[in-house]
Amino acid sequence: MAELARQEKANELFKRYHGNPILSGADWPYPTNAVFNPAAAKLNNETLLLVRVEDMRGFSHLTVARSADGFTNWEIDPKPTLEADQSSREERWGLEDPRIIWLEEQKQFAVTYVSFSEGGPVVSLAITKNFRTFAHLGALLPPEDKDACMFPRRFNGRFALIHRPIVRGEAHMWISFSPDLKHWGDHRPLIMTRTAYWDCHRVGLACQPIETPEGWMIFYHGVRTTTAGGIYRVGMALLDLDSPWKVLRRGDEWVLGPKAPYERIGDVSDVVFPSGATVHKETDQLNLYYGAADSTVAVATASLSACMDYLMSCPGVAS
Ligand code: BMA
Repeated sequence: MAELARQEKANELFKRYHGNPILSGADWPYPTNAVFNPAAAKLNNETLLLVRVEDMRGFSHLTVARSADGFTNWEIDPKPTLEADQSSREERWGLEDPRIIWLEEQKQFAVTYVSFSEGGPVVSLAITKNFRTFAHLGALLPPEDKDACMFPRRFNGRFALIHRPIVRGEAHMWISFSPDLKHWGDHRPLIMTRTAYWDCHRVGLACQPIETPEGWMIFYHGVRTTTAGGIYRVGMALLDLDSPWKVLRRGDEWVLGPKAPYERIGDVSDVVFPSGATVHKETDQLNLYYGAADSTVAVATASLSACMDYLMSCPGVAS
């Protein structure tokens, strides 16, 4: 019975915005195939999304969209904000799936994204104050790697990065550390796929880690491969505040999965892929921004305290 009560809680956490999808290719000031998988940040009292835009060659770049309320009246940069340097081996075939965090000690944003390099997908890092000019720090770890985000502060003097390398064909989430944003090591598995569950084939970080007094609230995507393709859903976990390599809790069930028509039908069916969130502590609200079916951008909202209440009812994880 406790299991069923928790599943009901999980099912009720998120509410889709009635105006979804909030952004689609038709809104763009220049030709696109699809706009999806956005990173999110708050800047100058606005919500800023860094949206993955796929062009008509099938290559992606990143473009900023800004809105005062985070739901409507998006102002989209008239041209790509962050484009691949196609002459480089790192960014040969485009940039995908960004995540953003505010690096407090540098008073700058750290943007991690997937560069499609000659050796496969790699995680690259760029630093910016304003989303107009970027300092490029290059690829962080060897391919194949995706779904990466830094934490906003250091742990025992080291920066930390969650990412999703492919190791022996397996797709688990790892955490790595760096003293200088350049050299990364002390790699540790963090959240693994689970046999027979909805997240049995792949897992990867969704939006940026969210700091709470109880620990880092983590959203991640999990994939089950079926005869009709993969189903991308979203689950939750809680990491220790000072030792984020320790998983304290992990939900058994997903909290958001493809249900609405725009999540079920698109270039890739049955995909809900969050990559950004904004936290509004004053109203206890979390806005979770996600790519829907690799075609459009949608948003779902949740109460932060209900999310924590759900996490606290989830099984503890022995580390
Ligand atoms: C993943 C990533 C995402 C994409 C998802 C579903 O591997 O490449 O960019 O949204 O697949 O197609």
